[in-house]
Amino acid sequence: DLAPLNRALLSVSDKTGLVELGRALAAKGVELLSTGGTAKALRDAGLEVKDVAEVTGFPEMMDGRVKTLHPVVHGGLLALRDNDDHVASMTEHSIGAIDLVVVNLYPFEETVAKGADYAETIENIDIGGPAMIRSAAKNHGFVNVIVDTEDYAPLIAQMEANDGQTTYEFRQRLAQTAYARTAAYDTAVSTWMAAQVGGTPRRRSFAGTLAQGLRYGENPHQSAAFYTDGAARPGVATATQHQGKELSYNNINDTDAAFELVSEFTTDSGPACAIIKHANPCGVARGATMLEAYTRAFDCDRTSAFGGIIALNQVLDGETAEAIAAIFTEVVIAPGADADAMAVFERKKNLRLLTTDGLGNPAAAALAVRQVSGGFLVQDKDVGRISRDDLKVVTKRAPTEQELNDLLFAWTVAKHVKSNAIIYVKDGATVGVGAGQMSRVDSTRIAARKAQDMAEAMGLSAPLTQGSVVASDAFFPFADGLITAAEAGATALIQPGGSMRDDEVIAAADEAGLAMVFTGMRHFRH
Ligand code: 93A
Repeated sequence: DLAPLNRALLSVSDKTGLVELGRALAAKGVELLSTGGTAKALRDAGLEVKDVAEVTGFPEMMDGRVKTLHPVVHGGLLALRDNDDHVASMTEHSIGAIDLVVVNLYPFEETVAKGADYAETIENIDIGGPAMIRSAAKNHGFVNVIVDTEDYAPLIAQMEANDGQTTYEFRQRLAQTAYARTAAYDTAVSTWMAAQVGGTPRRRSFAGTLAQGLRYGENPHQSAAFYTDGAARPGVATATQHQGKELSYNNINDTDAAFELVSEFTTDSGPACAIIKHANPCGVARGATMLEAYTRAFDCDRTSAFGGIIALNQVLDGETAEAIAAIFTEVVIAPGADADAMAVFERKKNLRLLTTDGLGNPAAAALAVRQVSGGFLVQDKDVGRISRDDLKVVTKRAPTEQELNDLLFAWTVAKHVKSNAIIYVKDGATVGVGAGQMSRVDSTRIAARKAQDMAEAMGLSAPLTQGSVVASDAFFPFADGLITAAEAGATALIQPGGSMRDDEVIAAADEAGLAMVFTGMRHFRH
């Protein structure tokens, strides 16, 4: 199933590697056809190129909107070389076979990312390029199609190995990649248009680019891969890994959870640290120094922190690195690491260190997608935030200044904890996290129990929940959860409110002398 490669059409916006490819093809006797800018780049490098306009008999027109959309091009791509009728049509209409298309498209995604206006964005929707890609990919029985610069070298290697020809398996693989590219391209266009027109689109698609094949998925019997959406925001997808083995599926998921959470605390608001296990925080804290923030986060649940994933909102320093290196940690992600920290981690070959270009923006709009059988659910990412002014005091006692600060901190953490989420906080550090329970009162109890265990392990006279405040991601349906929190020593609560039994819950809070505020906003996370 080898197919000869005698004639190529090159039309690329990103001209990386173009000249080298052109040279390699020319050296193998391949005739080169090309469009305006691409032809010029090749000619400037001294290569012989024929203009597509010469082949079609039409100039590039309408600002380039029509360059390659012509039967001479598409016939040359689509004709079945072993079909007599097709071959007769080629002869009759003077259509020469085109055996290779190398196309990368107008940079639509980059144009949107740089915030171009409507007209410029529209002009960057490539039509002729995807048409050629699709024609060539359909006819992969005979034609090669290349959409990624990474495939230039493999193409030449194929030709070297096969006396200037390519194998069917190679062309078929290229075709699959090509259709994924045109699908992703149209996804980008339709996603952008969806934002322009508003409302719920009738159809929606998602696409990504393979960043990394993973050894396995959530479990070893599941295969997995990491695809990126091309957005240039700081996070696990764009971070630089300095050491340690490849991240696993679970590592990537947890690192994302850790970094998204710590990004809630701006770098200039002081050091903050989040430790994540199984996508839930087992400790989050602020501190005067990063070391203090880490130590306080660690003290929330030292047992669970073992093998955890740590995110910092500031550059990792040497003393914090020393403390982190004292126990087994999977991954550390931070907006930078200083030389001392790097030196400390050098001794910990297995510890993965990732640095980002700043923090994530928790207010940035994004879509959250979840697969269900038969389809997927799409929603806006939870970027809901509240400030002091949004809080409604519902109890006789209003929270103190200290309580208010802790309540807001606890609320921010609650947003990143699986429901039902109950977070106990004291002096800017979590002291108990109840996550993922099917009943709210169980989350309240479990968090308090764990705080008790920690107090015993640390030799404290009382659990840290004494004098703490509590956040609940959704309303307390009954007073029992609130009473449990009060028994654990909580003095103030933050919750959305809105239960049928709010009156009962408020009365119980008053009776226990608690201060309680309603946010009017819920942070379910399932
Ligand atoms: O405007 S188009 O959609 N119309 C076309 O007929 C066409 N043919 C190729 N854009 C078209 N192209 C694109 O031009 C290619 O996909 C490539 O991105 C670009 C290369 O243009 P140049 O060779 O002038 O730099």
